[in-house]
Amino acid sequence: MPKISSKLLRYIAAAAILIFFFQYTQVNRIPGNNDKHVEQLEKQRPNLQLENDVAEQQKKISYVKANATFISLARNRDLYNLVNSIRLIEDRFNHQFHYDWVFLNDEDFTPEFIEVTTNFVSGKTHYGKIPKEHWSIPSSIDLNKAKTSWEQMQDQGVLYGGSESYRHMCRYESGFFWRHPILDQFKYYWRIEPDVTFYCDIPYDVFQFMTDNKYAYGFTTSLHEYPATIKTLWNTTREFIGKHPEYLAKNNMLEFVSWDFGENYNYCHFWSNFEIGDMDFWRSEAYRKYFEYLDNSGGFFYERWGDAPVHSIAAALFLNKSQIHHFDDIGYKHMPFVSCPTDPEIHKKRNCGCNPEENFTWKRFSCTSDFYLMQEKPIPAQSWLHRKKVVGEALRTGGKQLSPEREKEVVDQSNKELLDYYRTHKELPPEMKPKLSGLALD
Ligand SMILES: Nc1nc2c(ncn2[C@@H]2O[C@H](COP(=O)(O)OP(=O)(O)O)[C@@H](O)[C@H]2O)c(=O)[nH]1
Ligand SMILES: [Mg+2]
Repeated sequence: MPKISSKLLRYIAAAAILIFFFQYTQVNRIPGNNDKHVEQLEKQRPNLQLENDVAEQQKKISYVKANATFISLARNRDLYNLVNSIRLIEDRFNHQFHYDWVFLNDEDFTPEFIEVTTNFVSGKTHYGKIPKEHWSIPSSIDLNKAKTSWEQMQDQGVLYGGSESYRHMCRYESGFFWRHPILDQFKYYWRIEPDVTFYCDIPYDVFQFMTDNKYAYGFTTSLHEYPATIKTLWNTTREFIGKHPEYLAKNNMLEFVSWDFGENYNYCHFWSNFEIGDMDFWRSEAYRKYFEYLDNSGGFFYERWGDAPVHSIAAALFLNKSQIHHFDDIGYKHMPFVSCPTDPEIHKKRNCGCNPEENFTWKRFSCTSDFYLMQEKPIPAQSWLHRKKVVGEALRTGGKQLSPEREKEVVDQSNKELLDYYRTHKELPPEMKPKLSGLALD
């Protein structure tokens, strides 16, 4: 017994030592190695960070931006109104892409203008002075005749009717901005004016989107022009087309600007205070010759031709309709019209801050429903064309609101009828060609 127990005791003692030793090494090994590992990681951290930065940088470098710039024509006194617009477009879009910005002025920009705008733009800024010959009355213009007309237009209460500088601005935006040497290096542009509002996030590169889809002209808002400002613009355009029918695009959008196969202008135009476009279109022979023809006729000074109808007529006639795009996802306001995304999904996802009820896009005085029909795209339910049918049926059936299902049926049917008519007759249905005098700003 004592022999066994002493042997057992030796075993127990040996086992205890072994267990202790094992425990000791285990306890010390795991945390020790962990600590070392953590230490190593700690040491590596700056490197890891660096690697992340490098990966991030490479991502940025390998992202190929489009060949594009923002453009603002502005006076020095427009500075802080323009800064409002810059801040919004930077916050909603450009902080992700850092596109350049070109500022143009008929006078020298002040150091303050340059310093403040440079501070707000996340891309490079460029400042250009407009050459005198692009901002002066050509010698061929009869000044007395022009001034008499300005006085008359002023007396008639035509907007900017008496202003010489507004006329220079319209002529410059029509025929010269894209000739400024600073712009030689760029293809696409986005025009931004003072005091405009951008309501929604724009999480994608719109310039790449223009390139990928081969769009030459993009707009948010369309409407009818004041007839008093462009009395002879359409006839001058007709003369030009008579001389140069070769410039008409095969699949053009004449129906967008004329309801009677080119006899008369319907005053529809894209509102050019917002434009995303391809300057190569303005640089094309067709547009240069068109502008030259218009300019020689004197209408920029004898009347008050706006760059919006000039650009729009050219886009409708010299581009194929597939090259023009409506940005329904860009919430935008230039007084007094709001363009607010129609699709509730987009409104929510893009954090749009505009009131959809204020959306001008589908109202009657807008021409965007016409544009959708010509593009053979379904016109959204909010369009005045569908609303009057929905409300009409509701009134006929006891004045109660239609169920969402029935409303959808009415809208689908309305779209089908409009499209059938357009495809069969190659013109807009009569309900979309109201007499201009009957149009109300609703
Ligand atoms: N440099 C310069 N820019 C001008 C002049 N008049 C207007 N602009 C700019 O041209 C654009 C259109 O002018 P704006 O006053 O907004 O006209 P509206 O939008 O038609 O009422 C804006 O970007 C203005 O800053 C001018 O005389 N000189
Ligand atoms: Mg403006």
